[in-house]
Order: sequence, then C-alpha cells, then structure tokens
Amino acid sequence: MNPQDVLHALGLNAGLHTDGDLPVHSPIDGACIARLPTHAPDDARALIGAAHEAFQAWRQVPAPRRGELVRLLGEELRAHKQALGRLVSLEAGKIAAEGEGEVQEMIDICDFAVGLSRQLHGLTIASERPGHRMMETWHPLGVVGVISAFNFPVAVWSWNAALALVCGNPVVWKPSEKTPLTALACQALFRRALTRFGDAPEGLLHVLVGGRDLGEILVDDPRVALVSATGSTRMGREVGPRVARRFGRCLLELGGNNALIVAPSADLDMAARAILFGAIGTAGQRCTTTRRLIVHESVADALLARLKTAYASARVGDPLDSGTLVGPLIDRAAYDAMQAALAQARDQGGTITGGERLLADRYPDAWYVRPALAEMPGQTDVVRHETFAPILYVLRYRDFDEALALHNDVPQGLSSAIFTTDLRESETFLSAAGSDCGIANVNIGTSGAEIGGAFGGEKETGGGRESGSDAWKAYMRRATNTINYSRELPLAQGIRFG
Ligand code: UN1
Repeated sequence: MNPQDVLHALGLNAGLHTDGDLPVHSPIDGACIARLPTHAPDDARALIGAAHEAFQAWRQVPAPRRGELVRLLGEELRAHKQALGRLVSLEAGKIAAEGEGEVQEMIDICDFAVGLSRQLHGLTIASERPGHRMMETWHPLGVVGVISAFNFPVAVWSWNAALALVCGNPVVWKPSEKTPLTALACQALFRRALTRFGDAPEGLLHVLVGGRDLGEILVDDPRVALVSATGSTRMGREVGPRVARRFGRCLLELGGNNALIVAPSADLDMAARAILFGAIGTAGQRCTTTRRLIVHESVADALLARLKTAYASARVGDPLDSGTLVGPLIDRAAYDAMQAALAQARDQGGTITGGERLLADRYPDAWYVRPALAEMPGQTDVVRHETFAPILYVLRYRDFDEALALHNDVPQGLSSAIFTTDLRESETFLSAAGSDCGIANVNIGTSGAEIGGAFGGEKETGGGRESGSDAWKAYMRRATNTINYSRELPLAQGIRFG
C-alpha cells in the first residue's frame, strides 16, 4: 500500500494535499508525502471555543453512554489496524510489527476506558456528625489539550483521548508537526465512530495542524482545563510553569534515562533479549528505551559478547521489510544529536561499537544507523543526558548498593528494570529504597508497558500518570459532598458558635 492508498483506506478521502505549508516527510526515504495546510492561531482559539461548548453538553451525557462512543472508536481501530499501523510506519518509521502494536495499544486503552465508563467511583466516607453522610463525586473536568510526540504518534493520544472522553471531556490535540497525517487519520476514524454513535455534540475532537505556536495556545488558554504533554524535559519545563500560572492542570510525560541492572544470578539469555528490544527497538526512540546497562562485572563480558553479536546482526533498513528490526531515525537532527552524543562519550572515556550511518547510498535523505554500545568508565555527563537515539551506555558494577546508587543518580525517573533471580535484590529494587522511577520491573525490560498500569515517571520525567490504574482521576474534578439529613446543624470539630 502506498501512502495514497493507506490514507484512502483510513477515510482521508481528500488524499494528500499538495498546496499546504507543512511538508510531511517519511523518514523511510525522506520523500515528501504530503503538504498540509496549518491552522492559524485564531482558528486554534475558535476550535478550543467549540470544544468548550461541546463540554457543556458532553459532561451531562451519562458516562456509560460516553463509553459507547469509545467502544465504537475501538471498533474502528480494530477494523483499520493494519492501515493505521502502516501509516505509523510511513510517517514515524516504525517497523510494521511496532506500527501495528501501537494501534493494538490504542484498542486496548479503548477497551479499558469502556469498562472504566461504569467505574468512575467516588468513596462514601463516615461523617463525624450524626445524621450526616459524606461522599465524593467525580465530575468531568473540561477541555483536555493533548500535545504528543512523533515517536508514539497515535497511542499516546489514545491513552489521553479514551480516558478524557469517558470522563466527559472534549479533546483538542496538537500532534507533533512531524506526524500530522496519523493524527488526521485518527480524527477520520473518530468521525466514523461519531456517525455511528448518533447524537454526540459537535466539537468533541479537534486536531491542530502546525507548529509550536499552536501548542502554546493550548498551554495559555484558560478554557483548556488539563494540558497533557508528552515530549522533552525542555518542553515540559516551559509548559509546566505556564499552565500553573493560570492554575490549569498539567500532566507531563517527559524524558527518560532508563536503566536495566543485570545481576550475577540473572538469566543472561532473557536479559540479552530484553536489552535488545529495549535498546534498539523503535530505533531507540521510545521514552522507555533502555539507555543504560548496569551490569555486574562477573557477567559483563559474557553479556557484552552476546550483545555485540546481536547488534552486529540486527537488520537495519526499510521498516516495512519483514525481517527489519531497526528502522530509520526520525530526521537528520536526530542523527546529528546521536553523533554529537557519541563524540562526547568518546571524549569522556567511552569505547564505542557501532553508531555509524548506514544505507546512505540507497537513502541519501534518510537517517539509518547501526545501534551503538558505549562502554563507559563511569556515569559521565553524556550518560546522564537523554539522547533520543539507539545508544546503550554500559556501566559495570561490583556490589548491589553501587548499582542502585548509579541507577538513581540521573535527573530522569521513568522506567527501570532488574534481571536477577535473587529475591533480596529484586525486592530491594522494588522497595522504597530501590528504583526511584515510576515504572520498576523485574526480569522484563524497561519498554513496552501494558496499558493497564499507570504510565509515567518522577523527577525530570514530570510526575504525570497516564493510561491505566486510576490515571483517569487526572481527567476529572473531585467534589467532596457532605449531606445533612438530620434536623440539627452540628458543626465539625465540635465547635459551638453563638
Ligand atoms: C513513549 O515512548 O512515549 O511502554 C511511550 C512503552 C509503550 C509506550 C511508550 N507502551 O514503551
């Protein structure tokens, strides 16, 4: 399927605009696959206004009925899984299995949200006063602004949108300007779901096509109750305080610098497989990518030998060819950042294997690399920094406390893992004194989380939680209600007044 057929299958019948001001390039070969018209700032404000109006009606629709819309969206995603996965590959460069996997993640969160639509529970709380009852009620919050990144161009939107919609909130979505086509495809699928649903208010989902200025409008508009932003720590540092200044809510999912500890008792076969998927999968462009390997000196040589063999033979190339494990980097800037990080790693005493550009003859305008292993003498500056590329820094350790200290001694706190069969080590890793990340795993890798758990991390990762568990609470406002069914008016704390 070429891009035109894929878009047609997804209901983008207008095809590829050729006259817009935003060129969209496929990282597979660098070709321009579309030119989209962008939204002017005033259009964006008007769309936020329309969403705000939709909120007035949507918040009064019973939550299980709102769930029905998300159920229908899930059906559209099931029916179009292959085409949308293909478009993810074309626009973001993911291998086919990961493109489709991303759509599966969308389907899963829709299923989750449908169930959730009947479980937006509050508590009933014992009152200290006779003839009184306390309870909490969860109400829809308002327009949810979603700012998403190129690397999960559709799944991260769906985590937010599926929850926001069942919670009673319209969504205004500013996708990465590198991946607007997948966003328009989601919007088209959503429209189909809306048509089948019947009586939803207009304006439940808007997509803003364009650059950073549109994101800033979402950030600054007081009608946007929650800004859920995924991207770099630099972006989050700007978004967080700006939203806070207007007392809006923010959900930040920022950089990771995820480490995997391999202890002496680890199953090295399993560890090697997990490291490979975590470090080179998605060409190192997941926020959960394994970026640091902290390996016990007794098993380091054996593990590194396996990894070097696997790295050398991992097929890098067209992500749509079966057998390819590593697709392209998103663009030249990503390649340059990777090369700069490798140069720094060398300066800081590192020994690098791989990292070179590949397939430049065949794809002069695309950026394929051999994933890199960087054996470091310690946790130097470059290791503490997130470079969004397939570089795995390798650090050796002698005792477990040293490994834990190294593990936590970075500014980011998203995902983490330990491979060990020693109960004391694994429990310590999961304990209050263990990994300081939002995600901590035992005998599985750092990436590829299921949607059922809350997703997000601490420190410079931003503290937000999306997706499963009770992450829905970020999308609602809580009211505490005290009801007096007695004929007296006792005050709390036993206060007598007058
Ligand atoms: C991201 O990279 O922004 O856990 C999200 C994972 C995926 C989501 C990654 N389920 O790797």
